[in-house]
Amino acid sequence: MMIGMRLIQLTKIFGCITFAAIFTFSATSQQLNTQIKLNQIGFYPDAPKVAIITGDVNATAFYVTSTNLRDTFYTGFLGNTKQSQYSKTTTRLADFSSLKIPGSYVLLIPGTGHSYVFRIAANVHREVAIASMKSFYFQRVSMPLLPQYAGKWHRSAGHPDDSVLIHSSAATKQRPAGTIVPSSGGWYDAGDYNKYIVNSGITMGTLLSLYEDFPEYTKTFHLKIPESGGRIPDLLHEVLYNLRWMLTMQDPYDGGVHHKCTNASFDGMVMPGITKEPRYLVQKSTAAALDFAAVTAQAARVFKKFETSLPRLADSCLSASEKAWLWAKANPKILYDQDEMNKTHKPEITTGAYGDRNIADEWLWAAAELFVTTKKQAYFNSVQEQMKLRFSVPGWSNVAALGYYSLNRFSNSLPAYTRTTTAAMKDSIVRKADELISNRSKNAFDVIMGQTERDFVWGSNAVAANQGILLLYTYAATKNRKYIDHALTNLDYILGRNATGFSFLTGYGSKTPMHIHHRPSEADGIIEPVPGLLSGGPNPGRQDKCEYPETDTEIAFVDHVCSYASNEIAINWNAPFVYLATAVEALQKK
Ligand code: 9MR
Repeated sequence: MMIGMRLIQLTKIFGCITFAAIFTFSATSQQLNTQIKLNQIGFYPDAPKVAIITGDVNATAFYVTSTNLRDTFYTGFLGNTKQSQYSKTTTRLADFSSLKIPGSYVLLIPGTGHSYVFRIAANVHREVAIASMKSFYFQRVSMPLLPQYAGKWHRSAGHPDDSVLIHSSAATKQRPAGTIVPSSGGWYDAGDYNKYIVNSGITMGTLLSLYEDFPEYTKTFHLKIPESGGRIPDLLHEVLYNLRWMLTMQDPYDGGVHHKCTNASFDGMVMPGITKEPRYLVQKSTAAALDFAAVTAQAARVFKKFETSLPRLADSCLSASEKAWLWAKANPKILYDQDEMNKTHKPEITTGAYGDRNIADEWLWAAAELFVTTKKQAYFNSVQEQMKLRFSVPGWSNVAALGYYSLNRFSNSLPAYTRTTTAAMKDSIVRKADELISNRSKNAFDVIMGQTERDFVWGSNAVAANQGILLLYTYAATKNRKYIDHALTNLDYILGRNATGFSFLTGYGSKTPMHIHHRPSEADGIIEPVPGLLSGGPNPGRQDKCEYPETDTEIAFVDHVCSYASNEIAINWNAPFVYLATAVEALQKK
């Protein structure tokens, strides 16, 4: 402790950044202390850098030192104690933003201990961005994951889905119940082995938008997947794998889209393909048709640029999209209500429902994507019909924002009659971002995440990521870099600056989930979970009824395979993480 005191005096003389040698510290100081919560991956040299110390600490100063604790690079003072709104946790803030020298460091509090090692580096999130994108490959259905691509997580093909059954809820004259159709490929939705169109919708929209927003930067990502190489970027190869499956979900006779391809009930915690239960295409729904229409319309314009490598794909996508739209127009109110369906159809289906009850936002999104791709005014009129919707951060059942983002991305090349509407949309995006920012100072972790209790839903980490994306769209609209810095606070949140102290992306960070609710990770006999997957995060709803060590809102999380409500993974959670991490990387270069 004495030496700590001397150091404070020394550093005061030299100002904030010092290179003073720390000779020895007390035994406690040498220890890791998990009260220090920070982004366990690290920080950009020119961006803000904050750590949060939770609970009691008997100190006023902190140091950022070399990893062997010998050299001090920064000295600062801890902020005042704050009470978190979402748990009993108290916090103190340590800001070391002005330390800009690249390197590996720890944050040290004499008498308390030090943090995990973190880096300051120009491309500090590139690795997590690539890993989270690669995780979609690990979710692939119907093909073996070979060791040269999957490393130690290689596995056999899983569900072939080449002969799935039309469920009685989806029977038509042309395809009666029991008709065998192919529906291979795609990604497993989450920790379970089913494939759901609605959730594929927002996932694909987010990844295609990432490509459209950062085409040059995303091309530099090499995922080491079987298709790598050639003109098509790996991100799009991965998207294609799910797109081709989505196309099989459309009924060729009427253009409607089946809500999901599923087992009757969830498989056990086994490797994919071990069980041989029948798989079904269940009833069509308006939400599925519209999400499908949105994705295929966006895919049509993205893949048009790769016509030589993928002849006719773009045209097929657009035609599929318009057919799905027409089906939705003719069947505007077919909601997916699984309980109702199970009263009249067998076998009973008990897998995930994704039963959205309000589909005004799906109409807006589909119309927006179809309009951007085709420029047909009728689609624009449909967008305008839904403009009374309140703009909000997107989620699987709330996709209007994706339409706003796409219209804004192309606003300058759209016909003049769209200007008033796209300007109003831009205004909504900026106003929402400013509202998020205005609540940040109340937050004990000084992050955007945690606007209200309602942010901590099932899959709360995706709320954080989607808020971050909204802030990045606001940067694109305003060119004010403060929005990037605010977005970064949520990346920090997900990667460790949160009350649980977890870096929620598997395999990345020092304290990261080891027991995600993910069947392959549980069944493969490998200690480490499949890497690059985003755990759902705190969820006080605790619908899984597992034992949670803590139940307060922001710490209602348990790293146990039982916990599908807080520790599952899902494609619609990974996708916004991929967007956020990749986009902040791309934007650091500008
Ligand atoms: O993410 C979904 C969440 O918003 C719902 O509240 C929950 C219960 O219906 O379902 C979640 O989605 C799960 C899906 O139904 C099945 N695959 C796993 C998904 C993530 O847990």
